[in-house]
Amino acid sequence: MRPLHATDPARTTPETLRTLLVRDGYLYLPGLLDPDDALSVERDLRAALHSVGWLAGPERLTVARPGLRFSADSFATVYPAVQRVESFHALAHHPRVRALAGSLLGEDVFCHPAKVVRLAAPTGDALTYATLAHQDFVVQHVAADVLTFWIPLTDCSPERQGLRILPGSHREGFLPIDPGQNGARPLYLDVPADDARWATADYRLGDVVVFHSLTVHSGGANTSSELRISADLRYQRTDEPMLAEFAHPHGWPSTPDWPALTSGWSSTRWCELPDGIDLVPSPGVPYDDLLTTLRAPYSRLLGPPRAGTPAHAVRKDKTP
Ligand SMILES: O=C(O)CCC(=O)C(=O)O
Repeated sequence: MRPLHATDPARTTPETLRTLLVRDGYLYLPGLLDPDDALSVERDLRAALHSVGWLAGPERLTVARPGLRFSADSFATVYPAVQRVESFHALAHHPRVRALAGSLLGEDVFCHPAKVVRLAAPTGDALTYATLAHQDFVVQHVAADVLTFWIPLTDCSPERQGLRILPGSHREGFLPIDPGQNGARPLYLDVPADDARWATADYRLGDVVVFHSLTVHSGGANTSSELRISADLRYQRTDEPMLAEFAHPHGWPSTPDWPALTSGWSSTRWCELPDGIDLVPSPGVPYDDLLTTLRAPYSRLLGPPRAGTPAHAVRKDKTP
């Protein structure tokens, strides 16, 4: 496993941050946030996870019992409990996160209301993934320049690994899905967990990783007895379209919609869309057919596709 290249956000100009993102497909920014800001979200999520029986106590990340997994039942109880945590959604609007998204993509950016609380339960097997290899474009479909901000909400370690990145993979276009990989539906790529190209870090609270929707990434194994928690937050320009489903909470309709989820919050602005966003309905074709025709649109951020990128991988037309 290779180390991610760390960039000091305090000593790097916005132009250089953008150049590094375009070159490598990611930015690893240790200490972009005050660790206490991430810790207070971790605390709120711990309390929620304890209340639904996933943690042994609210003070620690020790799981209540071995073998915790999402099933239809646990998804319907555990996931709404964490999605109800207001501080998690507010983190997406942290001034440093918003400022970085704006300087990478352009002034007018917004955060997808749907935000992922990633819960990586212990697996006991070092050669599995917590999250299989994929490109986020496979679920986003309509705009290429969507940036994921991956924020650890627990420290990571060789036993409780976090995000892995394949540096430079964003230049290959949209890659063919391998239907042989596990998962509820085909989303994933055939990249072994011990592939020497993976790059990662022992993330600490306060770190942020930003990556492009075409960057291949995965989540490393969790062989500890503690939960690993992180946030996947997605930002794009307001003049590019978004799939309409991302206006709802992640996991909707199993996760309740905003009116129920936000009851009792101090503000609902954390999950509101700016006016005028072009919301594209989900394609009304079977998923397997969609996969055969899906192409990444031209990326303003990355510019022309690299010579040799297969024609099936990138649409050359400009996005609206
Ligand atoms: O945290 C992980 O396990 C993987 C994160 C991921 O897949 C994402 O941010 O899209």
